[in-house]
Amino acid sequence: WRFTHAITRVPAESVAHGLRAEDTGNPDPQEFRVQHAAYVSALEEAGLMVDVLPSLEAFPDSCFVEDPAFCLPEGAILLRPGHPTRMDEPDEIRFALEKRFRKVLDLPGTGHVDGGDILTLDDEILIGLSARTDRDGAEAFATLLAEWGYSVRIVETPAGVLHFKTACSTLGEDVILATRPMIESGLFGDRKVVAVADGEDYCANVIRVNDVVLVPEGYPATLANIQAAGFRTRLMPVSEPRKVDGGLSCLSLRF
Ligand code: CIR
Repeated sequence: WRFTHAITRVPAESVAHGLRAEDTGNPDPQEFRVQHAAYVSALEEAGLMVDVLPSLEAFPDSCFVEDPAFCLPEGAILLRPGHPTRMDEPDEIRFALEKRFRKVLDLPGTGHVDGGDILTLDDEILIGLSARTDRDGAEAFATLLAEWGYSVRIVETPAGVLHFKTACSTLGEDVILATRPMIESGLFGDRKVVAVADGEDYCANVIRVNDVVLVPEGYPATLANIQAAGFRTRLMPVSEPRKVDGGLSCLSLRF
């Protein structure tokens, strides 16, 4: 959660037709871009140098750059997203990663992994199997990271959520934020976990960026829990990404 750089992508007009599990209306591309600009500013104010890539009309969900790639200090890995309309997104971000990383690898094999299913903790990396991430992909990813000295645990994503990180986040300093079903699943062992308040599940997706935690606005009880655990917070407007199941982590690659 200590970062110097981020990569983001401006939302396309076509984001109005982005993927979603439940239809609550199309996001407004113009308002989405206003919220995206606020997000970029917040990352910059947290101390990051942010590369803002141009929009891609052919890929409605391409502003969610977290899903086609994964970054570590050792290098970047181009993943293979599990939804057919997103499978070619890694090629579109390859060049931007090659500018920032000496080593850019492709996920070996033919399995699928979405970056939204990868949770980086202080001492291990969890990868959640989901409708987007399959066992072949998760195992190839785990093997690759083991070669870099990381321990990776393959776990189940709770039913009914899109990505593993839709239901939990790293707050930093060995603390996790998670929904109650996720806490009760026992996945996190005896780590310290801050609970997402009942009825505020969307607020499980936050990002710790250096000294601040970016939190979606509109979830006061969870915000209070995060602050009570000692974290400095900044509220972010997210009404538009939310309409297409996007959260704060999905909108950037941080490294
Ligand atoms: C999708 O369904 O792929 C997009 N509409 C939302 C992606 C959100 N990404 C994430 O949680 N990492």
